[in-house]
Amino acid sequence: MSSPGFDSPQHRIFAMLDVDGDGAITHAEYLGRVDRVASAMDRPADHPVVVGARAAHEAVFDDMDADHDGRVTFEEYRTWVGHEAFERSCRPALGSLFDIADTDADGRLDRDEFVRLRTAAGNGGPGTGAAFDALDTDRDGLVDRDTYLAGIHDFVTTGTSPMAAAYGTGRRSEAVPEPARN
Ligand SMILES: [Ca+2]
Ligand SMILES: [Ca+2]
Ligand SMILES: [Ca+2]
Repeated sequence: MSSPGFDSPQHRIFAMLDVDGDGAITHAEYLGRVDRVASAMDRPADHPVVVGARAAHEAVFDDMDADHDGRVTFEEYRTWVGHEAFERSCRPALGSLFDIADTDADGRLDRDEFVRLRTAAGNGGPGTGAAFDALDTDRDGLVDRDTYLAGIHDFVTTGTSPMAAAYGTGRRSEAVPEPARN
Protein backbone atom coordinates (compact mmCIF):
# COMPACT_ATOMS: atom_id res chain seq x y z
CA MET A 1 0.00 0.00 0.00
CA SER A 2 1.34 3.37 -0.93
CA SER A 3 -0.18 5.81 1.50
CA PRO A 4 -1.18 5.63 5.16
CA GLY A 5 -4.79 6.26 4.34
CA PHE A 6 -7.99 4.77 5.57
CA ASP A 7 -6.86 1.32 4.45
CA SER A 8 -3.75 1.25 6.62
CA PRO A 9 -3.39 -1.66 9.05
CA GLN A 10 -3.79 0.86 11.88
CA HIS A 11 -7.15 1.97 10.56
CA ARG A 12 -8.30 -1.56 9.96
CA ILE A 13 -7.30 -2.74 13.41
CA PHE A 14 -8.77 0.34 15.07
CA ALA A 15 -12.04 -0.12 13.20
CA MET A 16 -12.14 -3.75 14.33
CA LEU A 17 -11.55 -2.77 17.98
CA ASP A 18 -14.02 0.14 17.89
CA VAL A 19 -16.92 -2.27 17.87
CA ASP A 20 -19.71 0.32 17.76
CA GLY A 21 -17.86 2.55 15.32
CA ASP A 22 -18.16 5.72 17.42
CA GLY A 23 -14.52 6.68 16.96
CA ALA A 24 -13.12 5.41 20.24
CA ILE A 25 -12.24 2.04 21.71
CA THR A 26 -13.88 1.89 25.11
CA HIS A 27 -12.68 -0.23 27.99
CA ALA A 28 -15.79 -2.40 27.60
CA GLU A 29 -15.19 -2.88 23.88
CA TYR A 30 -11.60 -3.89 24.44
CA LEU A 31 -12.22 -6.22 27.39
CA GLY A 32 -15.19 -7.65 25.52
CA ARG A 33 -12.76 -9.41 23.19
CA VAL A 34 -11.72 -11.67 26.06
CA ASP A 35 -15.32 -12.50 26.89
CA ARG A 36 -16.19 -13.24 23.26
CA VAL A 37 -13.19 -15.52 22.77
CA ALA A 38 -13.79 -17.28 26.10
CA SER A 39 -17.43 -17.81 25.19
CA ALA A 40 -16.59 -19.06 21.70
CA MET A 41 -14.15 -21.58 23.17
CA ASP A 42 -16.50 -22.64 26.00
CA ARG A 43 -14.11 -21.42 28.66
CA PRO A 44 -15.62 -20.44 32.02
CA ALA A 45 -15.00 -16.82 33.04
CA ASP A 46 -13.02 -17.92 36.09
CA HIS A 47 -10.69 -20.26 34.20
CA PRO A 48 -7.06 -19.24 34.81
CA VAL A 49 -6.38 -18.60 31.11
CA VAL A 50 -9.41 -16.29 30.94
CA VAL A 51 -8.45 -14.48 34.14
CA GLY A 52 -4.93 -14.07 32.76
CA ALA A 53 -6.25 -12.77 29.46
CA ARG A 54 -8.38 -10.18 31.22
CA ALA A 55 -5.37 -8.93 33.16
CA ALA A 56 -3.27 -8.78 29.99
CA HIS A 57 -5.99 -6.79 28.22
CA GLU A 58 -6.36 -4.41 31.16
CA ALA A 59 -2.65 -3.72 30.83
CA VAL A 60 -2.91 -3.05 27.10
CA PHE A 61 -5.86 -0.73 27.54
CA ASP A 62 -4.08 1.18 30.27
CA ASP A 63 -1.06 1.48 28.00
CA MET A 64 -3.09 2.67 24.98
CA ASP A 65 -5.29 5.17 26.80
CA ALA A 66 -2.70 7.93 27.16
CA ASP A 67 -4.99 10.46 28.86
CA HIS A 68 -6.72 7.79 30.95
CA ASP A 69 -10.25 8.90 30.14
CA GLY A 70 -11.40 5.34 29.46
CA ARG A 71 -11.58 5.88 25.69
CA VAL A 72 -8.84 5.22 23.16
CA THR A 73 -9.15 7.57 20.21
CA PHE A 74 -7.53 6.85 16.85
CA GLU A 75 -4.87 9.45 17.65
CA GLU A 76 -4.05 7.70 20.89
CA TYR A 77 -3.99 4.35 19.12
CA ARG A 78 -1.83 5.57 16.25
CA THR A 79 0.64 7.22 18.60
CA TRP A 80 0.87 4.08 20.69
CA VAL A 81 0.92 1.25 18.16
CA GLY A 82 4.15 -0.20 16.84
CA HIS A 83 6.88 -2.69 17.52
CA GLU A 84 7.64 -1.59 21.08
CA ALA A 85 4.02 -1.49 22.14
CA PHE A 86 3.48 -4.86 20.53
CA GLU A 87 6.32 -6.46 22.45
CA ARG A 88 5.47 -4.66 25.69
CA SER A 89 1.78 -5.39 25.89
CA CYS A 90 0.15 -6.73 22.73
CA ARG A 91 2.16 -9.92 22.61
CA PRO A 92 1.04 -11.03 26.08
CA ALA A 93 -2.57 -10.09 25.36
CA LEU A 94 -2.73 -11.75 21.95
CA GLY A 95 -0.90 -14.73 23.35
CA SER A 96 -3.47 -14.96 26.12
CA LEU A 97 -6.29 -15.15 23.57
CA PHE A 98 -4.35 -17.85 21.75
CA ASP A 99 -4.09 -19.74 25.05
CA ILE A 100 -7.86 -19.54 25.57
CA ALA A 101 -8.33 -21.08 22.13
CA ASP A 102 -5.60 -23.70 22.66
CA THR A 103 -7.85 -26.12 24.47
CA ASP A 104 -5.28 -28.90 24.89
CA ALA A 105 -2.56 -26.39 25.86
CA ASP A 106 0.07 -27.77 23.48
CA GLY A 107 0.89 -24.35 22.03
CA ARG A 108 -0.78 -25.06 18.71
CA LEU A 109 -4.21 -24.44 17.22
CA ASP A 110 -5.98 -26.61 14.73
CA ARG A 111 -8.02 -25.06 11.95
CA ASP A 112 -11.29 -25.13 13.85
CA GLU A 113 -9.76 -23.48 16.92
CA PHE A 114 -8.04 -20.89 14.74
CA VAL A 115 -11.25 -19.96 12.95
CA ARG A 116 -13.20 -19.78 16.21
CA LEU A 117 -10.52 -17.57 17.76
CA ARG A 118 -10.24 -15.22 14.80
CA THR A 119 -13.98 -14.95 14.41
CA ALA A 120 -14.62 -14.29 18.10
CA ALA A 121 -11.80 -11.74 18.21
CA GLY A 122 -13.35 -9.83 15.32
CA ASN A 123 -10.94 -10.98 12.61
CA GLY A 124 -13.07 -13.61 10.97
CA GLY A 125 -14.41 -13.65 7.46
CA PRO A 126 -13.70 -15.36 4.16
CA GLY A 127 -9.92 -14.86 4.45
CA THR A 128 -9.62 -16.79 7.68
CA GLY A 129 -8.99 -20.19 6.11
CA ALA A 130 -6.37 -18.73 3.80
CA ALA A 131 -4.70 -17.06 6.77
CA PHE A 132 -4.53 -20.42 8.50
CA ASP A 133 -2.98 -22.02 5.42
CA ALA A 134 -0.43 -19.21 5.15
CA LEU A 135 0.65 -19.69 8.76
CA ASP A 136 0.63 -23.50 8.66
CA THR A 137 3.81 -23.57 6.62
CA ASP A 138 4.60 -27.23 7.25
CA ARG A 139 1.04 -28.29 6.45
CA ASP A 140 0.54 -30.36 9.58
CA GLY A 141 -2.87 -28.82 10.19
CA LEU A 142 -1.64 -26.81 13.17
CA VAL A 143 -0.44 -23.25 13.71
CA ASP A 144 1.95 -22.70 16.56
CA ARG A 145 1.87 -19.81 18.99
CA ASP A 146 5.08 -18.09 17.89
CA THR A 147 4.12 -18.23 14.22
CA TYR A 148 0.69 -16.83 15.02
CA LEU A 149 2.08 -13.95 17.06
CA ALA A 150 4.79 -13.23 14.49
CA GLY A 151 2.11 -13.01 11.81
CA ILE A 152 0.12 -10.46 13.80
CA HIS A 153 3.28 -8.55 14.71
CA ASP A 154 4.25 -8.22 11.06
CA PHE A 155 0.78 -7.13 10.07
CA VAL A 156 0.58 -4.54 12.86
CA THR A 157 4.03 -3.10 12.28
CA THR A 158 4.48 -3.38 8.51
CA GLY A 159 1.09 -4.20 7.08
CA THR A 160 2.53 -7.24 5.41
CA SER A 161 2.61 -10.80 6.66
CA PRO A 162 1.29 -14.14 5.52
CA MET A 163 -1.91 -13.25 7.34
CA ALA A 164 -2.14 -9.86 5.69
CA ALA A 165 -1.54 -11.45 2.31
CA ALA A 166 -4.33 -13.87 2.95
CA TYR A 167 -6.61 -11.03 3.92
CA GLY A 168 -5.61 -8.96 0.90
CA THR A 169 -3.65 -5.87 1.89
CA GLY A 170 -3.86 -2.52 0.22
CA ARG A 171 -7.58 -2.13 0.24
CA ARG A 172 -10.50 -2.85 2.43
CA SER A 173 -11.42 -6.39 1.72
CA GLU A 174 -14.35 -8.56 2.53
CA ALA A 175 -12.29 -9.88 5.43
CA VAL A 176 -12.72 -6.62 7.30
CA PRO A 177 -15.58 -7.14 9.74
CA GLU A 178 -18.75 -5.29 9.02
CA PRO A 179 -18.78 -2.03 10.96
CA ALA A 180 -21.34 -1.84 13.72
CA ARG A 181 -24.68 -0.44 12.77
CA ASN A 182 -24.86 3.25 13.47
CA1 LIG B 1 -16.43 2.54 20.29
CA1 LIG C 1 -8.20 8.36 25.93
CA1 LIG D 1 -3.61 -27.17 20.78
